[in-house]
Formats: sequence, C-alpha cells, structure tokens
Amino acid sequence: MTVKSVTLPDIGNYKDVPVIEVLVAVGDRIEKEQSLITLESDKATMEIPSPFAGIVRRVMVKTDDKMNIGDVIAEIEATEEAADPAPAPETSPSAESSPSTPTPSEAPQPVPPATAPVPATATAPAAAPSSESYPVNAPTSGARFHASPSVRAFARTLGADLSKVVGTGVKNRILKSDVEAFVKQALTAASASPGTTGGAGIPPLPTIDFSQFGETETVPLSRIQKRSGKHLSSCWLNIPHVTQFDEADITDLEAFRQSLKTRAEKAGVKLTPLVFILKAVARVLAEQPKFNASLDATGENLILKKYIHIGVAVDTPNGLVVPVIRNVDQKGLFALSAELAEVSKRARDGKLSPDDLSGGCFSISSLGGIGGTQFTPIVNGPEVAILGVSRAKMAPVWQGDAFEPRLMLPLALSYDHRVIDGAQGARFITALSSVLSDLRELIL
Ligand code: CAO
Repeated sequence: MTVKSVTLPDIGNYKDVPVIEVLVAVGDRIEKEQSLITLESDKATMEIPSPFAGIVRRVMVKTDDKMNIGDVIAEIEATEEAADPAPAPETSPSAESSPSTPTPSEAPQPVPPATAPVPATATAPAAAPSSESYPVNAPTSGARFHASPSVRAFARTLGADLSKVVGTGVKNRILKSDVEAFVKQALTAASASPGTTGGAGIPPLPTIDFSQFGETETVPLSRIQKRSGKHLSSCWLNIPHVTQFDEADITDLEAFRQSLKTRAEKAGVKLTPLVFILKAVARVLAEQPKFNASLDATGENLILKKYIHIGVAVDTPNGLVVPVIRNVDQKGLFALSAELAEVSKRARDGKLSPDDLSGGCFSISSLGGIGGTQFTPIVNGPEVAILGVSRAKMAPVWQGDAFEPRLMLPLALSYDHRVIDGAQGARFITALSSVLSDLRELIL
C-alpha cells in the first residue's frame, strides 16, 4: 500500500481560499470521492473529494487555513488502485452569493490529474455531480452524516448543527427539508410557555483546557449533584427571582430555647433555632396562602395548597437534598425536632425515599449552623418561595433611647416575582420576623 499526498487541484480563479471545515481525521477510512475539506470563497463553498479510497494517515490543514492550488491537504494510504480521472468537487453558493456568483460558463472546470477535484456551483454544468452525491464526515463528533454542500451551506446560514439533524434521504442523507424541519422544531420548543420550558438560545460557557495553567484533577460530580444541578438550573432560568432581606430579633426566642434545653435532652431531642423557624414559617404561610402555592402548567393559574409541607435543605456528603416535613403547622417543637434529626440522618446515609422528597410547598435553607451573614437561595420550583437563614449574631440595636445588645437572625426570602409582588414579599418577611421576635404570636 502506498501513501499518497492529495493536493488542492486547480479550482479556477481563486487564491487564498479559507478552509471552513476539515471533514476527515487521522485514522478515518474513507471512500473514493469522499469529501476531505470544505473551502469557502466569497462566492461559493466547495468540497474537495479524495480521488481514491484509503486510510487517512496525516491531515495537513486545519480550519481557517488559506489554500492555494498545489497545497497538500492530506496523506492517504490508498486501499485501491487509483485513480479514475479526478472526481469533481461540489460547490454551492455561499449565503452571501450575489448576482456575481459564477455562472455555469464562469465556473471552474475539471482538470485531469488524479488529485484534481473540480468545483461546481448550484448552477453547475450538467457534467458536474448531482448536488446530493458526496458523503461527509462530521468533524467534531466523529459521527457520520451525509449532506450536500448546498444543504450544508443552508444549515450554516440558519445556524443548524447538522450532527443533530435526522436525515430522511437515501442512506440517511440529510435533505434541505430535514434542516427546515429541525429548525422549525427548535423554534417551536423555544417559543413554548415560559412557565414550562428551559431558556433556549443561552450561549454556552467556554470550554477551557485548564491544564495549560497548571496541574489539574478531574473528579466526577455525584449522582445527586448531577440531578440537583439540572433542577437548580431549571429553577434559576425559569423563575424570575427577587430576594428580600430582613433581620429578626430572636433574643427572647433564644432565651426560651435555652430554658427548654434540659426538657429537650430528656425527650431525646436537640432544639435548634431551625425548629422555631419552621413553626413560624408555617404560621405565616397559613396567613399568606399565595406563598403556599404553585403555578399550574399553563402559568396562568395559581394552585393554593391546603396543607403545609415544608422542605428543609440538608447538606450531605453526596450533595444537597431537600426532604419534606409534612403538616408542620400541626406538630409541636419536640416532634418537629425529632423528625428533623431523623430525616436529616437518613438524608446523610442516602436512605431517603421518593416520598420523603416530594410534596413540599415551601423550602427553608439554613446555613445558620455553619456561618455567613446572608445568601440568596434559589426558589425550589414549582414552589414559589424559599427562606434562607444565616447565622444569628449579637448586635447593638437602637431601642428608642439607647442601644441594646440583641441576637439578630439574618433572613433572606427569594420568591417568584410572577406570583408574588414586592410588597407581598416584604409583608411575608416582616410578619415572619415579628413572629420570631415574639413567639407569643404563635398562639394568637
Ligand atoms: N444561628 C446561630 N446558630 C445556629 C443557627 C442560626 N441560624 N442555626 C443553627 N445554629 C446552631 C445550632 O443551635 C447548633 O448549635 P449547638 O450545637 O451549639 O446547639 C449548631 O448551629 C448546628 O446546628 P445544625 O446545623 O446541626 O442543626 P440545624 O437544625 O440548624 O440544621 C440541617 C439542620 C439539617 C438543616 C443542617 O444540618 C444542614 O444540613 N444545613 C445545611 C443546609 C444547606 O446546605 N443549605 C444550603 C442549600 S443551598 O446550597
């Protein structure tokens, strides 16, 4: 077997023609007349086919290189005795084609050497191959698809990724109508109800090889992180968020909590501020039912829930999970405390059931045991609001005639602004602060 160089043949009156696609890679087994590269002049795109079948041993060009007659494109180990007279390349008008696009008589003509492809235009001479005749290798994914240069130019104009288009032509060849159907489907998905779909057209983040800057290690995300990551992205993109901040004076609450410590220990539970917050939130949810609700699938109706089930974010070695505590309004502090301890242990042991994780109306994310002054939680859709709790700290608070040291609890309420107005958000967090500042309100 001999390795032969394939060079750019005479393609007519073109100089420094840019390579817009390299269609083969080292190791590819290619067929005779399979396209190797696509060139794009100001008038047309041209695919340059291989004059013989073989295995690609070297690729000498890359995208954006400028090609001239005689430049080597690739070295190919021929697997058949070459070479019929040169196959003709295909050309299609570029998106910018103007009336000055070459006419058939102006189009470059075939030349005899074995490596010589010949461009043809959409208005090509009858001798040029049909515009559907060349198989093409997808350069990025390695997947193979077949499309003519004119279809590829059409797809490029519309920004359609041909590797994602299903071809309905002979041998799955992608036709113009397939590209049209693909684009139509993408547009339909993008314009569907904003309440139910993701944000189409969001530009992706750049992919960077970080190892160029120093040593790196790649660690896979946990199963929970992968799943919650998708959910969080969906909530972040679909829900217009507003976050309202406040501070609750929990000096008296803390004194009460400390006074209950011995009783709690005897009952085998640990009363943390979170249990009081759960009770207070349940109370305010009952008073302000719009926060205990979800939008329906149309995004035009609010479903008010007549039960108060609250999700509590739990930090586990495998990632964040949000088990749901049911009927919080009907349970006492000790019962809630026991349930919170039990469910968060099961969460950390990876033993939650789907039931534990469903049915929530509102969520609480407490980082109070860890620290930090404030954060903005992401609404756990389809719920419409979430409370973020940070670490309480002593602060001087003006009491009308003097500063007094008070224990202040930072609160952040994120809500879905499609459902909740700013004034309602402020009312909710103020009411919550008020209950936490004076727990006697719970019995009113
Ligand atoms: N201010 C001051 N102290 C607080 C506090 C607050 N807001 N909240 C809790 N504490 C104290 C507790 O009283 C406890 O102190 P002691 O041991 O001295 O009594 C300590 O901090 C630890 O509390 P805890 O975190 O164990 O218990 P909790 O009831 O507050 O929280 C749970 C339980 C499951 C929510 C928590 O363990 C957890 O996982 N938190 C992380 C949640 C999370 O990751 N949220 C982020 C989601 S977004 O990525």
